[in-house]
Amino acid sequence: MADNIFSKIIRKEIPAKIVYEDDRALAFRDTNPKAPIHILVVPKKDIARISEAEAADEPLLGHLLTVAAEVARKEGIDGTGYRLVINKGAHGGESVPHLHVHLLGGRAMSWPPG
Ligand code: DGP
Repeated sequence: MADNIFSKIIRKEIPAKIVYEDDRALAFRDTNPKAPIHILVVPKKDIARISEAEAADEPLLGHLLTVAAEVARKEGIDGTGYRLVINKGAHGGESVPHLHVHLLGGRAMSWPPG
């Protein structure tokens, strides 16, 4: 059983502002938002980071993206657009070792990212 902050949120051991939940995924608001809408979509399965996902996880990975799109519609940012981000490792900016998709919206994003 993983012992990181997102695993504890999934197990409801610590609180989070949950905006979506099903049997495979959970989405909750980031506590350090980088945009007016900043939501994290995570698998309930323990996958530390994208490089540790296996071929058998492909349906789950796709599910995370469709959940992100559904949450974006519910948040009212489908029309203006949004960005989905997965950070991996030190150079990617990963800080929590449980796979998560950042959903960022509510403002225009710059490119390339910093
Ligand atoms: P990353 O740097 O890609 O690993 O993103 C981790 C994000 O998790 C970061 O934007 C801040 C957020 N975060 C860290 N701790 C907590 C927490 O306890 N609750 C919530 N909701 N978000 C957290």
